[in-house]
Amino acid sequence: MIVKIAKGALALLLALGMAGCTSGTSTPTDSPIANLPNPMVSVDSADAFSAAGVNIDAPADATDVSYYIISGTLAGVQFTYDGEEYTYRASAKDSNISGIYYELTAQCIVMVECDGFCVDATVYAAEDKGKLVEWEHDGIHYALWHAGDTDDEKLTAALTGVMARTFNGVQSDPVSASLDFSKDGECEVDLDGDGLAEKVSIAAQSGEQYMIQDYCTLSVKDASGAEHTMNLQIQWATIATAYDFDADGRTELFISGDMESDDFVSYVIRFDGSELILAAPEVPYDNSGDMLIDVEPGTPQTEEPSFYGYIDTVNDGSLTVNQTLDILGTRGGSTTYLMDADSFRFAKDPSAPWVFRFDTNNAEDWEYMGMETSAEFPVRMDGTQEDATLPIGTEIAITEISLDGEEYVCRFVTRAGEEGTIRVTFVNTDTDYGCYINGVSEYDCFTVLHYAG
Ligand SMILES: [Ca+2]
Ligand SMILES: [Ca+2]
Repeated sequence: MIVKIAKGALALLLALGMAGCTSGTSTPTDSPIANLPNPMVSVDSADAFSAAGVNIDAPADATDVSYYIISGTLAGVQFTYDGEEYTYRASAKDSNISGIYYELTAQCIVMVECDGFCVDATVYAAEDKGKLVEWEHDGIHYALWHAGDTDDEKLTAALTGVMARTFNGVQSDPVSASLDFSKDGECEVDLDGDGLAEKVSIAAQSGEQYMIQDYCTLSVKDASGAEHTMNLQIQWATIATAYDFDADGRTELFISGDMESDDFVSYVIRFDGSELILAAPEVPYDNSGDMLIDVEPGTPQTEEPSFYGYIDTVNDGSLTVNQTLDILGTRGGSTTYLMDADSFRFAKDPSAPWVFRFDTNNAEDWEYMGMETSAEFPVRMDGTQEDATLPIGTEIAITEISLDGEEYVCRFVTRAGEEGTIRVTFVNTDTDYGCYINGVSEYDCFTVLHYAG
């Protein structure tokens, strides 16, 4: 995904000079753009754009629509839609076409589903006010600009409205997605909602000189140049995204990484304009077992994660989190996390299971994740109301685990394709550790259990 960063200095809006043009006339000579080498020519309709190799138009029910072409290659449309004015441009030749030179900060990606393909449009907020949406498809660049304040719903309606004139099958309910900066390690985004961009970066640090694990430093430089940092217990970031998760105008940072050898943790962080705020841990950190040890002077302090596992996707109102579960063997599964209604803390949705990727038709999946029963124990087959047993030597695979009170309910599929559940109790005391099925140790129920580490 292309992530654009701020485009630099102040600027002027080329397109806005066109508001007074009447169709069929050429560039007004009293406009400040007249001395630029690119002649802006008004045209009668969108039909004239075919010469430029683009096919754009205003939304079907737009009003005050006017058309122009710059330099024979840049097509432009001015229109009013739902009471708001927009400038819309496209070019098959150039990529930098918006004519907007305000400081821009990327806010989110809007994914618009069309017939057989998806268009990812990046929404930028301009300093002061104004929104720019840019996207590219089949080598053609598009830019939609609104100069004033507008709500996201109106902007999205205008966006899908113009896309519907170019692409077939445009869905009117696009999904807004987070801004991924894990690849570049940096982005510019307005974290605290004051209209000014913060420079966000994440960098891996060696802990060698302090005899500690490698870690990452998150740095946020605000508009005044003040830098705020936080050290995270990850060796590198597998995901680093910025997204206004709760749509309150302030952007949250979602960062996951490997603490040590496949031990993933996640951080959710906000910036309130003066300091970085870390989401409270899902499970309160227990430091009772910590030993006081002498550390090298100046050893960086690292923060405890917000929760364990890594964020796979940041959705609207929920997170898809991958976690490793040690129940009847070690498996990586995905589950759903939600933000607390009344505090800045993320926790597993108690009603969401951990779902494991398993293809019953794939022999390799059976080889690595299949288990064979070595005893008869109670199971509940789907569609039945009473416990049953599986014949000893039945091959099963666990596809899903959910919590029911203190018990883990493990969904399984047999090699023959039959499905059911096994109820498992997990014991973790000073004298005992492991899973029990109906009081019998898991090791007496299966021939082999695959536990990692
Ligand atoms: Ca800001
Ligand atoms: Ca927010």
